[in-house]
Amino acid sequence: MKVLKPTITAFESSPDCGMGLARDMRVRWALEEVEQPYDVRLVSFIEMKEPAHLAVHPFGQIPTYEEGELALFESGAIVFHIAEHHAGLLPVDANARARAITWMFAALSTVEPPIVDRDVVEYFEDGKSWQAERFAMVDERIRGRLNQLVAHMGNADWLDGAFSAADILMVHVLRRLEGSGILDEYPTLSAYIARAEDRPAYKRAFAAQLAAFTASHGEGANQ
Ligand code: GTB
Repeated sequence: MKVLKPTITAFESSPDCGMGLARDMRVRWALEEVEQPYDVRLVSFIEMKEPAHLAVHPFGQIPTYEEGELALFESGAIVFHIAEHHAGLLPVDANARARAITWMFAALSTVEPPIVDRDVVEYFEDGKSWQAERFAMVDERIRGRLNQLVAHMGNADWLDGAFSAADILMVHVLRRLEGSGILDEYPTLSAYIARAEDRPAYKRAFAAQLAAFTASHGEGANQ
C-alpha cells in the first residue's frame, strides 16, 4: 500500500537525554519495522503549547504523525495506523489480529498507567510527606500487573505468537521501569525487552532518537 512520507514530532531536547523513553520512540520503531522512511520535526516545550502544534495535538504533546492531509496524535493510535497500512505488524488471520489489537490496548490501558504513576510519584511528589508510602503502593500495583503479564507469557518470545505492534507498545511501556530496579525481579520480562532491543528496527529507531538529542546537545551529552 502506498503511504506518503510521514512527518512525526519528537522532543527537541528529550528529558531522558536520548534514552528512547519518550513516546516518539514507539512510532519510530514501528516505522522502522515496516521500513517506511519518515521525517522528524523536533519541537521545544514552548512550541508544543503554541497554536501551530495544538492544531495537530490538542493536548500539546509529542508524538504527532502527519501524512498528507492526515494528522494524528496518541502514540497507540499512530502505531495502529502504521500497522494497518503496512504488512508485518499485525497478523493477517482475523482472530490473531484481534488478539494483537487487544494486547495493544492492554499495554496502554492496563500496564502503562501504574508505570506512569510511578514517574508522577518520583518527579511531582518529591519531598511530599506521603512519597514513600505512595511509592510502596504504586510499586505493588506495578508488580501485580507484571506478575500477571509473566503468567500469560511464560517463556514465549512475544505476547501472542509472532512479533506484532503490541510488542512494540508493551516493550516500550516496560522500558519506562528501567532504573527502578523492579525489572530485575522479572528475568523473563528482562529477556523479552532484550529480545526486542536486539531487533535491527529497534536499533535504528533508538540510534535516530539519540542522534537527535546529541545533535542539539553535543557528543557525550547523554553520558
Ligand atoms: N497518551 C499520549 C501518547 O501516548 O501519545 C501521551 C503523550 C505524552 O505523554 N507525551 C509526552 C509529552 O509530550 C512525551 S512522552 N510531554 C510534554 C508535555 O506534556 O508537556 C512521556 C515521556 C516524557 C519524558 C520521558 N523521559 O524523559 O524519560 C519519558 C516519557
